[in-house]
Amino acid sequence: MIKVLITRKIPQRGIQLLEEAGYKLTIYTEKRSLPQKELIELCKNNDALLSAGSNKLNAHFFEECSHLKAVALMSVGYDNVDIEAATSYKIPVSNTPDVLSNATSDVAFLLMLAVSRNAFQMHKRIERGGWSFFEPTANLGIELKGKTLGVFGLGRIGVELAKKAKAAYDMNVIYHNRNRNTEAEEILDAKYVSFDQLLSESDVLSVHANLSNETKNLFNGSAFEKMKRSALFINTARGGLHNEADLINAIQDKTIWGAGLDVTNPEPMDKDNPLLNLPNVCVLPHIGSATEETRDKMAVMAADNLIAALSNKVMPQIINREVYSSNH
Ligand code: 8YV
Repeated sequence: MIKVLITRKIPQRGIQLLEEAGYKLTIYTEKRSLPQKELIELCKNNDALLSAGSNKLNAHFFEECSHLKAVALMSVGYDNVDIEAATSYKIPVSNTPDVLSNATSDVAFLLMLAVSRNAFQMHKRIERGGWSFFEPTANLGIELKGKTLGVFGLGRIGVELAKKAKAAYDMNVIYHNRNRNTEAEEILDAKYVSFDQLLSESDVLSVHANLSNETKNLFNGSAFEKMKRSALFINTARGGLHNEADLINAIQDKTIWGAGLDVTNPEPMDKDNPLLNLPNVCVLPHIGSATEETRDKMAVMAADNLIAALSNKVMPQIINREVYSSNH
């Protein structure tokens, strides 16, 4: 009987598919993250892995678990996985793209609105009994209508956000990518700009790129310096793309207006983090894909990929397609 390890309780539809396929499932349900040593031990008793969350699957992991027949990630991002190492052991790895683009772009949109009107700090103030009298010049936010949305990484999620921003607020879209996205340029009437132009021209700068050696820490003090003083910085991708200490300084010094983060580095964020007490800042606990509908689709997609691999078929959302080529 094929044995599958699942690193977290996932939506039932995913579990059901794997059970119907006849696999024996081990589901890690403890309320703490799974240390790599334990993960390796558990994998040793299993044939395949469904990894939900950011388990570190590095070269050491694949060296120890080279027997695995497949790894299905329940996430679109795979910065936590050494794909080259997996490929060297011919282990196919899949992710869950597209199905979470709507939900994640919703969170970017939510952060844009929340930060532009300082909604979360206002809520906290009422809780403290601070709603006292009306002041026409207090509590003023910034409007999004007709402003420029700069997207760093105009891929699936960035395009969804840009569509919403255009439809709701007639925002003008500019973007910077490694490669131009000409199809999106046409749909969105988006303008490709240099990284420096993206920084200097955006009213809202939203990050949707992968975390890699090239993008790590890219949004740092010198980047914030180049942004408008009225700009909003939004990150729903990975916390490692921005430098947190520099972001705190930039908001404290009013170098930029504010920030909305669904991702931090590290995660979870400490409750005493100074960002939580700054005006015009909203931090969410990495809930981009956290809707009933999307998590269901992610679980089903991850299960379908695993079933394909374990039936000697190509995983539909394969990341390292090279594992199937004969010269590998
Ligand atoms: C997940 C994500 O919630 O897909 C991603 O890359 O960041 C989120 O959708 C997270 O990775 C846990 O699986």
